Amino acid sequence: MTTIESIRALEILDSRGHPTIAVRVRLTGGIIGTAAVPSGASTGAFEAIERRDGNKKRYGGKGVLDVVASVNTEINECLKGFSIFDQTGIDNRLIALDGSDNKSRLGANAILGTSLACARAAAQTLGIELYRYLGGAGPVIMPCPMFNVLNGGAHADNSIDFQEFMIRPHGAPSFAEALRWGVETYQALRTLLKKKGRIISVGDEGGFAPNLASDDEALDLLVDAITQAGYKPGAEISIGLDCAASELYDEKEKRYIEKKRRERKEKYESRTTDEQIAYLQHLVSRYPIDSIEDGLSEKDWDGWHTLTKTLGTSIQIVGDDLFVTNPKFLERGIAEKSANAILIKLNQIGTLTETIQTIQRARRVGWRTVVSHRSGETEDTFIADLSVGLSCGQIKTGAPCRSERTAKYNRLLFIEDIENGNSTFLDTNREQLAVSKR
Ligand code: 2PG
Ligand code: MG
Repeated sequence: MTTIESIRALEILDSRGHPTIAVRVRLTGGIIGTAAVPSGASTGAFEAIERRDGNKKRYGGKGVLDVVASVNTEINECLKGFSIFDQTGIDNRLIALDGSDNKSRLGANAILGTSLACARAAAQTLGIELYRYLGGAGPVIMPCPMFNVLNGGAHADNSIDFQEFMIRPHGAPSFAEALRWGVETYQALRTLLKKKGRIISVGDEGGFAPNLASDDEALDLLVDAITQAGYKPGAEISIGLDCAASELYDEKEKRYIEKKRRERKEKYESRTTDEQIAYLQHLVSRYPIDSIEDGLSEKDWDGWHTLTKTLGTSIQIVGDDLFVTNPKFLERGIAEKSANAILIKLNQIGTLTETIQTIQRARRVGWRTVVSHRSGETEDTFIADLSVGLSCGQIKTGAPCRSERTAKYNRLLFIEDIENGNSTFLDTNREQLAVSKR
């Protein structure tokens, strides 16, 4: 009843209209678990490899039929008869079958889709919610959402070089209220942009994507929107940035360059590591920013140490490209004091087991963990359950707009409702900062 009978994959579409895979695991008792795999645009250099067909005649080379075939043949054969409750065994088997050190042979997409579909099938077999299967019987902690309300960088065709300007409603009493605060601020921002004659079309993650003159203009708009919506900037809603600075870094020149502005022949900045850190420090002193992700490049490890020394006692410093959810890079980051938080993306590492291992390791050294979507998403809501199951305390999954983003927020509403008043809304960023300041 509880062993794997068959595994089938299918080529489906992600939110950018590119192919990705969905996997269906069928158990001997007839239960079926499914999962779909997301895809990034500003990917870290050391992420597990997302395999694509490369056949230019189909989807411009982005098809995943070979990946589907690997699931239907090799992976199907290899996992047949496995107990669905042995997630670690399943994931280790997948890693061994792949044989490479970055999942490039079978593809991280094939491996992750299978890994997540198995977890779903296991939860369904037990008749329990996925977050309970992942996290057990303990009290439920609802994560603070980070809404990416202004999109730039690789996620929007505009003049903004920083990739994400997010709002964090940490002052709300519940997840549902945090979502409402976020939506009201998002709508206030829309009104402000309209008043200024800016375009209100949205980027890949549902945030607005206007052309703005500077980061200051973006941050001023956010502060105004928070105020207009009736909330207190800093005390109730703070701002988070994802600079995605690996995209800005020129390795030869060792400088951070506003490349989009340069390409558009606009006035642009070019900063050394120290200047970039000073610039971020300046922004933090002027605006209610309490979280900065990828403020520096994945190649700039020394810079990360300085950044964390400079700003890490007052705000959250989140490593995304730097750690790629990989226990090996996290270990280096812990040793070198490179950050105080890590972004968690399942498809950067490629299995549920390794993802949980990374979360647990980060937590053991007091680092915060932020579960994240990818810019190319599907309607799959696994990360909502992951953030709750592992008590991560923070999730970023885009603006409260576009169904592939709201699907995750809506799933969190359901989870809070299922818990019927017994869950706690907790922003681990604020909680842990308070502890470290004492
Ligand atoms: C990021 C992610 C998600 P992408 O940089 O944090 O917002 O973007 O999926 O394009 O890597
Ligand atoms: Mg990032």
